[in-house]
Amino acid sequence: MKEAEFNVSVPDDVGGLLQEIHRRGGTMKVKVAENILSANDRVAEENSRLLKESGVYVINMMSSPGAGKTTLLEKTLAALKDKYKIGVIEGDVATTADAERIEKLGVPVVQINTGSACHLDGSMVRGALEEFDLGSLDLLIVENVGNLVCPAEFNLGEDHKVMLLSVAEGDDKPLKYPLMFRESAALVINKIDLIPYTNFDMDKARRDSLSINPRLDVFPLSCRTGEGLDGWLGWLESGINAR
Ligand SMILES: Nc1nc2c(ncn2[C@@H]2O[C@H](COP(=O)(O)OP(=O)(O)OP(=O)(O)O)[C@@H](O)[C@H]2O)c(=O)[nH]1
Ligand SMILES: [Mg+2]
Repeated sequence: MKEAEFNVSVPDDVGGLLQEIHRRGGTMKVKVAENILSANDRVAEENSRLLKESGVYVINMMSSPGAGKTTLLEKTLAALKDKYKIGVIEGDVATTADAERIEKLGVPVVQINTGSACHLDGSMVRGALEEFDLGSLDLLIVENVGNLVCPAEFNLGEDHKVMLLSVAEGDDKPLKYPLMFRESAALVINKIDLIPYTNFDMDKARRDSLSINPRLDVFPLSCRTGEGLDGWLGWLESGINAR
């Protein structure tokens, strides 16, 4: 965590936990954490303004490591890249492996390596945006770092957050990790081809997700077989066309 450069006080109504942190002298850490988030929101708003002026529709794709973000990107690009001008930002702790997968499809891609950070933030994306001719793009897809918690806390300036849950992760994840489900506009439930080998209960996953966020659009699909991909592609195209 960075040193305190800001000075915003913790609200009085933060409850017993923060009072206890305060009593133990941990107040500054809480203040700094709050300020990192609000400083990020300011950069995200600038990104959002720039992207809206450029007329590009932007989604921020999030999930646990390995849920299938890059594979869904590959399928999505294969289906839409001749119809729309698309750019991709890849976020990973290390390597350019995912960017290399996207590059093979002839789509402009920028890789961000976060080093130790478990999420992308507004400033990282701001730097990557400078590498694109934004005015020529219809759609920009940001693949966030694989992590089911932190990416949902950081706005990037996107129009919509989209999350993936793969059936191998278990149907208990919506209730255990509610923030990402709450923040997202669409939920892709990937790897449905593996359902026969798991105890994943689709009805429960859908019900619990919607209990957290009734506005979620839910798309069960398999990147492997292609089943269900059309619903997802239709949702994405309506976002592009609305912009
Ligand atoms: N059976 C099955 N496997 C899939 C499906 N989609 C992706 N996979 C596999 O899941 C593994 C991880 O996929 P990726 O697309 O690399 O996952 P990711 O979310 O981008 O992973 P990180 O970038 O590391 O967070 C790969 O071996 C994919 O082939 C699917 O629908 N069914
Ligand atoms: Mg990936």
